Amino acid sequence: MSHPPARPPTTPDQPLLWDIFCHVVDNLGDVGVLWRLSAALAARGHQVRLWIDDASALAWMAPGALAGNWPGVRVLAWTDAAHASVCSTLRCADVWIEGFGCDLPSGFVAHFANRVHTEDRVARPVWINLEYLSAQAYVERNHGLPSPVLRGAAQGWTKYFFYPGFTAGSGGLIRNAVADAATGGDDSIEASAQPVRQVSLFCYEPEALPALLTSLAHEGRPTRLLVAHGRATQAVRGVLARGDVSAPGNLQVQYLPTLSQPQFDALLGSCDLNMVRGEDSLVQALWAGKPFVWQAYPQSDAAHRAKLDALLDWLQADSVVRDVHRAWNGFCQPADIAHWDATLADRHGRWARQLTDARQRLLLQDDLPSRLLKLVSENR
Ligand code: TRH
Repeated sequence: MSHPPARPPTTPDQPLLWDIFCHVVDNLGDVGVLWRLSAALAARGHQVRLWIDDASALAWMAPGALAGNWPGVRVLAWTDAAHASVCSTLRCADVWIEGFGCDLPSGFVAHFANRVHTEDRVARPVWINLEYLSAQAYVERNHGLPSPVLRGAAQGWTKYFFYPGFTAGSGGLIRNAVADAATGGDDSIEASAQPVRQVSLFCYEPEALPALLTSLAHEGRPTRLLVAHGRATQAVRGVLARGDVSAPGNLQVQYLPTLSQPQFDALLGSCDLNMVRGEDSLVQALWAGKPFVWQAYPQSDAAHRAKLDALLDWLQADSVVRDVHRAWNGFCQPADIAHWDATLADRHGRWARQLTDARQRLLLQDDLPSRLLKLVSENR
């Protein structure tokens, strides 16, 4: 067995080849985040192979990607990664990204570990496990930690844990075009003071949904509710079909088709209020810099409660904002939401100011790809 060749140190700017692995558990977050990362690396001149077990959502999230028309990114079938006939045609990547603890196919690891061990010119990839985003304290504690690979063909190699987050000691966040526009001082994303309030709705099935719709229907100002495709649309249709909201009043509901990621991000940038869910749309809501209400991905042991509280702490949210979030996440009765009107949509209000401040704090930090490249260059 030969040792990995000595390699000249790399700089974070050097273009690299990446294998990114995505196992779609459910919903859109896994593919959403890993596509965003792939596209962000490609935009910096890197080459990415995105191995994914269900690429169907990319057809609309990233038009052109499946047909191979996205510069710098190749989308490949997860099952092909296990085939030596496929792997033997490929250059060994500089970096492996294991998305959210999905185990890499053992055939893939075995193939490239064998090449690293037997071919002098093939160097060991930097192996990174990309974790879920959270504002909880464990993120800073665990970010960047090495972990020895104990089994399999790559036994003795090291994996590094990479935790996205909101602070300088974490892995940071991927920016979008709305954030880049804000960095350049471009305020064109600010909504004008429209007579009709625009609210986007991307949610699971919150118990408080009838309360939200009723509240918007009875407010003095008309609201156009832009409902995301999929579960949010089904949830709203269900509430309206059951007659849980007495009269449409000032509420106008518009069901959206599937949007590409840039269209989705622009939508959040153009609304007065964004109801978002999961992790990736939360980040886009932060970049939008508009008032938002977040529904955390529900976990059976209510682990999402600590996650929600940590985010609200980081945002220094006041008690009104906390009450609304607790109700929207099912931690108190929807009837307890007495403050929708105060919290929602007033872009000159306190919550709006806190969010533009939060965005400013985030924009002063390095973004996630920069921190990832630093970790890679330190460990090659
Ligand atoms: O879909 P989600 O609920 O994803 C979830 C969470 O991330 C959760 O933590 C994870 O464990 C679970 O998936 C498996 O919400 P999220 O994270 O906001 O991802 C949605 C993605 O879909 C985001 O990248 C934006 C994108 N999107 C579009 O591009 N166009 C659209 O029209 C819509 C509705 C979404």
